[in-house]
Amino acid sequence: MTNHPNRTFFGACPHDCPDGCSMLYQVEKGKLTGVRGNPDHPFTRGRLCVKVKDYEKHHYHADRILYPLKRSGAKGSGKFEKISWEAALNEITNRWQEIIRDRGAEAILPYGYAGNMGLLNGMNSGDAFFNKLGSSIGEKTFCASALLTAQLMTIGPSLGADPESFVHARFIILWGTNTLSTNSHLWPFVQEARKRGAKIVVVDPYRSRTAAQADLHIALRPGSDGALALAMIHTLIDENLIDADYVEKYTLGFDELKSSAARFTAAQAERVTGIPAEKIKELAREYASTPPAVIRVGVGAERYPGGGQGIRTVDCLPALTGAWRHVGGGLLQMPVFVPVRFDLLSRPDWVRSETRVINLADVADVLSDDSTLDPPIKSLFIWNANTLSQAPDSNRIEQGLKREDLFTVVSEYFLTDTARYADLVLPATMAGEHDDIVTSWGHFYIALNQKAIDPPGEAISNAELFRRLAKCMGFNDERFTQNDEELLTSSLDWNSPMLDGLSFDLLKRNGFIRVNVSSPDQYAPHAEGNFPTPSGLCEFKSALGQTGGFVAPILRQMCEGRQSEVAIEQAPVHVRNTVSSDFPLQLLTPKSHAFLNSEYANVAAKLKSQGEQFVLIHPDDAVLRSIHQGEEVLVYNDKGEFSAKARVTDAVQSGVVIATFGYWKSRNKKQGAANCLTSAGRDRFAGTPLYYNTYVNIGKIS
Ligand SMILES: Nc1nc2c(c(=O)[nH]1)N[C@H]1C(S)=C(S)[C@@H](COP(=O)(O)OP(=O)(O)OC[C@H]3O[C@@H](n4cnc5c(=O)[nH]c(N)nc54)[C@H](O)[C@@H]3O)O[C@H]1N2
Ligand SMILES: Nc1nc2c(c(=O)[nH]1)N[C@H]1C(S)=C(S)[C@@H](COP(=O)(O)OP(=O)(O)OC[C@H]3O[C@@H](n4cnc5c(=O)[nH]c(N)nc54)[C@H](O)[C@@H]3O)O[C@H]1N2
Ligand SMILES: [Mo]
Repeated sequence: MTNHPNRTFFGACPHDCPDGCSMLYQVEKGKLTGVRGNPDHPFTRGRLCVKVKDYEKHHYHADRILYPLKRSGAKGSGKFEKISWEAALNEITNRWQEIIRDRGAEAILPYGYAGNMGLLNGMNSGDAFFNKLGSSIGEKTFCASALLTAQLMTIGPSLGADPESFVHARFIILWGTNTLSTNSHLWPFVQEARKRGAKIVVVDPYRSRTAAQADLHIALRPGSDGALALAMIHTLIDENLIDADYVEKYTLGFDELKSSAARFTAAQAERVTGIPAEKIKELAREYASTPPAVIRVGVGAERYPGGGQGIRTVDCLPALTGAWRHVGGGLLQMPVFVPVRFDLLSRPDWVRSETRVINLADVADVLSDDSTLDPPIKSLFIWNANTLSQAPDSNRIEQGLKREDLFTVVSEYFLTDTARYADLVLPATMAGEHDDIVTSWGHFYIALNQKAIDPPGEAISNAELFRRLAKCMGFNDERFTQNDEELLTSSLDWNSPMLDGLSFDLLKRNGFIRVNVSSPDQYAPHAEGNFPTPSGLCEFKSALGQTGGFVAPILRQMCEGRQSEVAIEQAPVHVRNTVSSDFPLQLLTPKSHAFLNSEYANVAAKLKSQGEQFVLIHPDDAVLRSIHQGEEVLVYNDKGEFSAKARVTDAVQSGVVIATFGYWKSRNKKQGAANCLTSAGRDRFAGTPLYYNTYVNIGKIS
């Protein structure tokens, strides 16, 4: 037992969220008595969101898993008995050794995701171990893979615009992002810009919380962003609104973009987007003539066939108008390019070139009885992820998880829908109980998270989990004997120019550091080009192939060898599935305000603030089905169903329904949730799951 005196520790919110808040843990007599926002942090400024404002309570939640558990009933029954760590690790070792002997290590599939964003405990925490083991590689394209790929192809691994510079902007487009719910610490900067005269535009098929606050809401048809952006480009060129000098000096492929846009007028875009042609033209004119203009793009637009192409088209806009010239202008998408030592943390050099890669979004197919995989998956190891809530086609995944020959291990805080199907459940630590460093995908700071209290029961961190597993499997490499302190100090490349003048000591003293780029009042990274692309230019036409993965360096590494020349400049015109008359409504399932993906959906206070599962439906669609305000309805298609409270509202366009995601299916009256209705298809562009390419109907509950 460490005996911590009463004191304050630095915290870093571990959640998969662009805001990456710096926090302060208050500890009294070894107990976490308060979690506050760190007022010194320039981006998050001491405010915590609805999810973590009482984070200390979460640490002491009565339902937390405190000990290793072994299944004692049928899979999914939720019946478990407590066992020792030694017994749990023995069982894993024995089962895996047997599987490796009979079927090879590739019969084991690691399923980790971004439930934790720390460098020690996050998405990459299992890489080194599983690379050493030689298991299949779990490719991760659930989130932002199209966003990231589009950005890489167009402007390269640049941080893009600084969110703190938004105060200088006079025209802000929040494109496919519900800022007030999902990136709420950006909002004060947007508000400040507005006070100084900026116009705020939101591009979103429905009137989200954020769209409701905008000066202009462009309520386009789902998945039609590429058409909107291409028509804007058409207008910019046609009306001579481009910055010809910037285009000439700092871009590649203007002629190709021009000929692509020439074929696509605002009138044509009106038919695809539902936005009147004149409004599209006005948007283009205002965008070009109101500098500094900045675009913040979220993941909303990527969940469709052609979605990645659409985002790439959006990404061309700032170079065309020369928006990059200004502080507070340009594009903010995925500022993830901080110098992490993935080479040490993930050990991509241990991956064998022939090792099988399985995209985790295909998990429904992969686990099914008729899977043709050779070897078939015999063991699934899940951490930082709630597969049954988050991956598409969850009813089929559930069938797979019931397979008696599948050995499933889940490391978790709570008995989630997924953990209920585990053979073994392992208790994990929360952020106040372990050390870590957290980088952000929404701003330019890196934050330290200090262990403030001892973990409850026998919970261990992911870093410790993989150390223990490595020991059991007989791996003696230094990577597996390093303690957290050693991992912390070596996890960033302090020699990188981006961290010049900064140090781990400074991080320890301050709780956070800003990467070494100029101040938000001066930062205009591409005022004179300097794009980190192969050509050094903003690439309207990109020679880069389509990369498959998101953030995971092994994947990047793996995919580097497989890049092919891909024509990316084709017109990204909206593709719509043939709508069947049985399921005429398109279902969008964005994030819930008071949950973090599926986290907190089991916590009474958050459920109260979020409200039960609802579905937004347009009055015309409701009348057709005799559905009334507040009525409990069934949302269904041929894949599954869930029950939801109908909210009849013109916030959503006719033909589209919205049900936010994250609710646990086990708590739904019809035992369903958003992903019971989605299909396991992925786009060619970056392997993005087509979550919103989902068609449903809504009916009365019988
Ligand atoms: N409160 C809260 N915050 C979160 C999360 C959470 O679960 N809850 N999750 C975190 C994670 S993992 C992520 S990735 C981020 C995501 O944050 P965002 O990027 O904001 O993503 P979403 O909320 O999924 O969707 C954003 C908006 O896109 C809209 N949209 C849907 N289809 C389209 C389209 O075709 N075009 C356009 N232009 N818009 C469309 C949706 O209606 C929605 O309002 O949020 C993070 N922050
Ligand atoms: N229909 C639909 N599906 C979606 C989305 C959508 O908008 N609509 N969004 C997609 C997106 S953007 C994302 S990012 C994914 C999110 O998918 P996931 O990353 O799977 O997100 P969560 O559902 O929050 O599950 C994370 C789990 O990790 C656990 N966890 C957190 N920290 C730790 C830790 O330190 N150790 C261990 N062992 N466990 C931990 C949490 O308790 C939680 O159960 O979902 C995707 N799925
Ligand atoms: Mo995400």
